[in-house]
Amino acid sequence: MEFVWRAKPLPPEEKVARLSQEINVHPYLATILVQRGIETYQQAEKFFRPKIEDLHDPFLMRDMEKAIARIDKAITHAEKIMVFGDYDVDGTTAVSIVYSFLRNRHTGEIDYYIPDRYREGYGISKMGIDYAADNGFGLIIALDCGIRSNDLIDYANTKGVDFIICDHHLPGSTIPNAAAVLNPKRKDCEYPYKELSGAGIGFKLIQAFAEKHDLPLDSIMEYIDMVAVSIASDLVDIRGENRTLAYFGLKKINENPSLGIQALLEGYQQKSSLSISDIVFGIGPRINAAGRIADA
Ligand SMILES: [Mn+2]
Repeated sequence: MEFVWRAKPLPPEEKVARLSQEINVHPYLATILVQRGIETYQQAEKFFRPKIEDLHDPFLMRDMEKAIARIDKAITHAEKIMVFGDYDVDGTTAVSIVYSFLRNRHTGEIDYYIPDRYREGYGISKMGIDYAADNGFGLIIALDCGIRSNDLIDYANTKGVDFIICDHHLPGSTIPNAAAVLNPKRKDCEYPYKELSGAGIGFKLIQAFAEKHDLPLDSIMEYIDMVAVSIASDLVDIRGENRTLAYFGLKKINENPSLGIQALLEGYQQKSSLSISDIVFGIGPRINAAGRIADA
């Protein structure tokens, strides 16, 4: 493969001069910032000092109300819930976030299902749906997959298994006939940020649940390190809301990581502070390896 490198055009000098003065940085740095769309003091502040309040309202996402209502119904009726996701980093962190969060709050049984890379392959599997139906699961929350699984969702509907889909892949021409389909890339979704990872959408789901039920912020921040792992490893854009999520997630990884991440870091080089690159090359491959060797 051949790459052609094209330098970004230099931004107008007066913009660079203004920003350089306003935030007191060298014009070289100001140039780079303006090239990335950061032109004002406020924009620079958001970029350098992300705040948790910068996160968007999760209910701006199409179908979020429906998704929460369906989960509430499952909790009220103590239905069995299956959390389903892929064997890669984004899928497994997404499952981990939603499963761990709901496990503490669900009145009924909850389980997770990660398909086998070699027997079932990527995405929602017929085997998974059959397993759910045969074992009395009424609801499947599918993460990081499902947006094009229209036929399989129809099949699940005939078996009385409902789906909530949380996916960030590009939708096809028709949206599957699920109980709720969360995907900022839906044409009819007005969510202001389109580049969330699959686990990021799972995080928005638990954020919405926490808001609806007046749970404290800590109840979701516990899982934000997993979101940072997904953002780094899925190589999604790290601007906008992903930057806020990655910032707080990385902070947690450095200060107070969840047990799983702590374990994955065993034997990794000792550093005073881990960066996004440490996730990409240190944590991500260890998670992916599990799915390749055996069971993710
Ligand atoms: Mn993904």
